[in-house]
Amino acid sequence: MTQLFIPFLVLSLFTLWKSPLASAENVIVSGAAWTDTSGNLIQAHGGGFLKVGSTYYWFGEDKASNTTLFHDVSCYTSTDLINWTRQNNALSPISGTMISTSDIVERPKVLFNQKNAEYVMWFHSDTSNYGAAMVGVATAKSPCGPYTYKGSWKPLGADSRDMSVFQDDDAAQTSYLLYASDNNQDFKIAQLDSNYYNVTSVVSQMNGATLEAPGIVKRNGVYYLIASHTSGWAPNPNKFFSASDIAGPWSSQQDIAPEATNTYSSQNAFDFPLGSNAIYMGDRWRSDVLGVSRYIWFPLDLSSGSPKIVQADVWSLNLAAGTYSVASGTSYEAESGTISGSATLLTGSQFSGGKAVGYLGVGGSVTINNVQGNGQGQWVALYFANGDSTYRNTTVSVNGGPSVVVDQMNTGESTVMSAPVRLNLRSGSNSITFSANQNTYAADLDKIIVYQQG
Ligand SMILES: [Ca+2]
Repeated sequence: MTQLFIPFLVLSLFTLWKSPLASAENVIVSGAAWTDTSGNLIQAHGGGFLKVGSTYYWFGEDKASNTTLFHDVSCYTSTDLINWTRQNNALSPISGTMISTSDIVERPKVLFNQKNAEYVMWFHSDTSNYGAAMVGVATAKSPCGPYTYKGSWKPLGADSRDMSVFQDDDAAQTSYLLYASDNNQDFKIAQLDSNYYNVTSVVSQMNGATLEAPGIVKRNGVYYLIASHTSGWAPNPNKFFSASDIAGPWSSQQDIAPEATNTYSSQNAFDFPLGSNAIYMGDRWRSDVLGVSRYIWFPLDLSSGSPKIVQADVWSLNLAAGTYSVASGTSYEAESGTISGSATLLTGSQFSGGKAVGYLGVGGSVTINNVQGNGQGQWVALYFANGDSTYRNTTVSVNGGPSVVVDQMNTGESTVMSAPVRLNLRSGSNSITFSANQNTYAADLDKIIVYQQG
């Protein structure tokens, strides 16, 4: 990161934190700044989910301090998977142990052990240089705990870094640890003992698979393993494997999203059952400011037997029915707008209508006119291409009003992806100006889609 970039980044974060908050959300908008019911950014990265009665629990890494080092495992509750209330921290640092503030605690996942009527948390436990490669276990009598730390160790004496757990639907609720082992080269699935305190034996092993960020969802008797490959904090094309037995054999890997999108710039964290389908819950890690890493959730369509992410800017859930609904919006092409200054029309087959507007910022801007609004605040998705290896961002001004800044992740030059912004459009016609008054280049703007929901 250059020195020049820092002031603009700060402005960008400040603007997002100041975004207007609705009292209750009813849609999922991936990539937006998700806030809890107190208005604070949700800090639950690398998350794990659990349903107890009618309450959903979300456990995750609190990365508000923008470091990889352990801060807290947070616990949030919701009845709709959309509006989340922060509860007490589930797990907090203990000095002199493997979960001190100079250690690593990642990917916390919680199982309920019915035999002991106990909640058992498993997590990746490591030293600050990721050299220890252990699992940690903690237990509690209530879902949010606080949990009592039991220890960290190498399962069956071997490495474990990125991991998850899976509870099967048999009467004994047999559960498994899923983990990247042997210096992240081999992927293993090991059965837990009846207390869920340790593993007993490896039931499946994929040598040389180099998988990370695993999760398993089982629907109609088929196990679907979702995982990324290894590329640090940068996203890669996450894959699925399927099997009729958790011990395998597992199918060869296949994509869950178009490869060029790198899983819509995200990494798997959890895969939550939804009717006969599932919800893909991922992280869009931002390694330079980890605490503003975004959550990327999409429907995971299992109807074909091959899990596919359904890209959706704005979507909603019917949890009782186990269904989802993807909102449709109105598209406006950037190239149909008024192009000003040094901004330039671009041509390319990756763009909607074959065109986009580039060289935005540093004196170039584009104004899209006659955008129909509803006067109630609504989501607008910006579709853009950013060929840099780092984020860009764009200013957005409605009807000549003050600018907000939208971060634009790297997408690759030939791939168009979207990022959302909530705008207060007036009822009827609006003009939206992009990239005026900014001294850095924004991504190339292809189009915007305006949704009715806010
Ligand atoms: Ca276009």
